[in-house]
Amino acid sequence: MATIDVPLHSAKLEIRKLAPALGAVVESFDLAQQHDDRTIAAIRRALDENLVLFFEDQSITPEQQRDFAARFGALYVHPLYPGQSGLPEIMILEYDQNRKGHNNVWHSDVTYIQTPPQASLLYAEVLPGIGGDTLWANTYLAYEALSEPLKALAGRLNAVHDFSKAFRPERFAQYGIADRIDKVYEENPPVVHPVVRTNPQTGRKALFVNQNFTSHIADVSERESRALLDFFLDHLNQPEFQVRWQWKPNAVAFWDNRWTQHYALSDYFPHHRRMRRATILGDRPV
Ligand SMILES: O=C(O)CCC(=O)C(=O)O
Ligand SMILES: [Fe+2]
Repeated sequence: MATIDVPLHSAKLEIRKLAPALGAVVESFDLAQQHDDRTIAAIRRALDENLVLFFEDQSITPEQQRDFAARFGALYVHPLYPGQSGLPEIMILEYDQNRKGHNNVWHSDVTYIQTPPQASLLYAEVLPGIGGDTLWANTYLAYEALSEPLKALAGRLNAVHDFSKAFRPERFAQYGIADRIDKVYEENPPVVHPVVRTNPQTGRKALFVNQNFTSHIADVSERESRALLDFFLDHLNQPEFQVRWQWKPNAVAFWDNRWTQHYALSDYFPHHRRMRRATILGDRPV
């Protein structure tokens, strides 16, 4: 009997949606396996459709996490956060009684570079007994909820994204990087991105400013910039655009970093929470 339908079968995913806005669990999937190109393409499609995918019961090593993420593109090495020893592409986010979680600001990752990440893959190693959920928001929906005149205005604006807005030296004092901090600032000057970002494949548009890195709107007065940016950030922050994920140990979140923002609750201090992230570089926003 012929058994040539294996590649077809392997590209089928079992998806359970979590919220109308975005987010889905991929069931019975093992990230540690070697996956064929069709399966990787199916994950890519599921991510395009759901914007954040969750995988439970994974227990993957840092190497397996890096290898899976690298199937989607080149990986970013963060200049400030510590990396897994010997594996700089795996960034560690660890909080405990000595350091309170500080990712409780709506953002997409690394928008302070010309080609911000297309996606991030986050693995939960250690979690507090309660708390430490993460929220994601669909930024296509945020754009689409604007009135036509506001869409038109937003579409004409550019914004400055600035590494030094979010990353103050105090925040990284404990990471022992004092000797190279000046060089890191020099290597990460502010960049300009459009306020409305367009998906080149589909033409769909999304709001692309965030509270963490967007310092101001370009080519307008300071007063105008403040009012416009406050409006866009407040507009983005509506529960209808969101999904909230309650972590379990060994779970993974894989999010599209172009059409979403996220917020990691910092409600578990002084308990321990340790996550590992692989960050996949993307294209220049248009
Ligand atoms: O720890 C989390 O849940 C998310 C933190 C974060 O902002 C990130 O990993 O990019
Ligand atoms: Fe983040």
